[in-house]
Amino acid sequence: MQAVILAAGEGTRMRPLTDQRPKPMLGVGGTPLVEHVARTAVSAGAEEVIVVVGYEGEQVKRHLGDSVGDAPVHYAEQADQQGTADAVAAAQEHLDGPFAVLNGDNVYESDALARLFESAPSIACTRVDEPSNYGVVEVDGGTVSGLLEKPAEPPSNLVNAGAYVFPAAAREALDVAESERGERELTDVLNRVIDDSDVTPVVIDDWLDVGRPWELLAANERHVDRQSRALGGDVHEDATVEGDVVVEPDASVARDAVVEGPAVVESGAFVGRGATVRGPTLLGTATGIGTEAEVENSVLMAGTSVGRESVVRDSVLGRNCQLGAETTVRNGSDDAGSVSVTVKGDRVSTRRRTFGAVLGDGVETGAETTLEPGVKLPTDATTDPEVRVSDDY
Ligand code: TTP
Repeated sequence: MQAVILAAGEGTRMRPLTDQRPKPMLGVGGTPLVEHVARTAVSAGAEEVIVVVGYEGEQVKRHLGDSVGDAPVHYAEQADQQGTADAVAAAQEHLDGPFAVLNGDNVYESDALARLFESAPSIACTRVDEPSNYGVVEVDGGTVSGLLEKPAEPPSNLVNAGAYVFPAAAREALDVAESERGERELTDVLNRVIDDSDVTPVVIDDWLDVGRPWELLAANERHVDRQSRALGGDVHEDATVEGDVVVEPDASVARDAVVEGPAVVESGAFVGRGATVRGPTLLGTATGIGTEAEVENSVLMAGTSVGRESVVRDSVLGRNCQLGAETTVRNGSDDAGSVSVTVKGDRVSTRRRTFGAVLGDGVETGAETTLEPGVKLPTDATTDPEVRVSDDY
């Protein structure tokens, strides 16, 4: 089985985290999403991987190289991101049989993909409470009879999880017309395929689509939650480390610090004296938590430091940010009981009761800055000391 991984998109809903890297290069547990997808596909039985790259594609190529496990990796370029069918069409010359298509920004379980591959031709679906917001899979007699985009009266609560195995003949069906939203979509290819083939719906659980910043936090929460305690670094004898905490070699936890798992403290990271880290939290490579600072339920990408006595909760901080002393990221909810974030100009509910801030790479806050819940700061933004930031910059 060949697996095509779609990794060409611009990831606009994930900005500012995708200002300098493609979304599939964002880390879950320190490993880029696209590598998770490729490894999962190979462990589920894929013998060859074709990655479709576009936006900042060189980073994906450099990272994955020419093999994953025993499987060779090839690349196809999608110059204009005109949709998922267009992305697979870019990979067409590499395809020579039935092929799987997976999103480079989704988190799949290996056994789920193995079931998908074994049931080919197939589509992964998942059950949701409000299917009318999704692509709904219509099933008749055990096979897929149609895919309906956001139907007012959904025929089932099974929705498209964006992973498929297409029969070889689908290569001739990729040239679909533009959809209403102006993209050439794989769902239209599937609607053609079901006329000639029996496509099996394969229900998968534990699948995550990582399209927006709080979904990156959720994917990391789950990853960190699954780690077992392993203290490899330098943990001071007067520090308290409770629960499933990973302290990698070359990481250190100073005197009087408290780390409550689940948490991962990656290589070169430093938890300062008297600081508190509560899980699920990922402290990336060479991050630093200042004296008596508090970090809870957050992702800190490599090289980011949090100044002394700062408080950071429910947040995603890009690479090489520096939070000045006593920076406070507030994480309360609004009247509706959840925190909203502006995504491409619209206010979108995170459906989380608590959510903090999203910082692009290289953000620097002045001492005593306060960031209100749901605020995003763009790449390289700076704040003056003692300001309160309640809207996106
Ligand atoms: P999306 O998440 O819908 O698109 P995107 O990654 O560009 O993000 P955004 O909407 O925030 O701008 O895409 C689903 C998957 O398909 C994702 O893995 C990227 C990939 N993709 C391509 O490879 N080429 C394309 O033309 C499109 C639209 C998506």
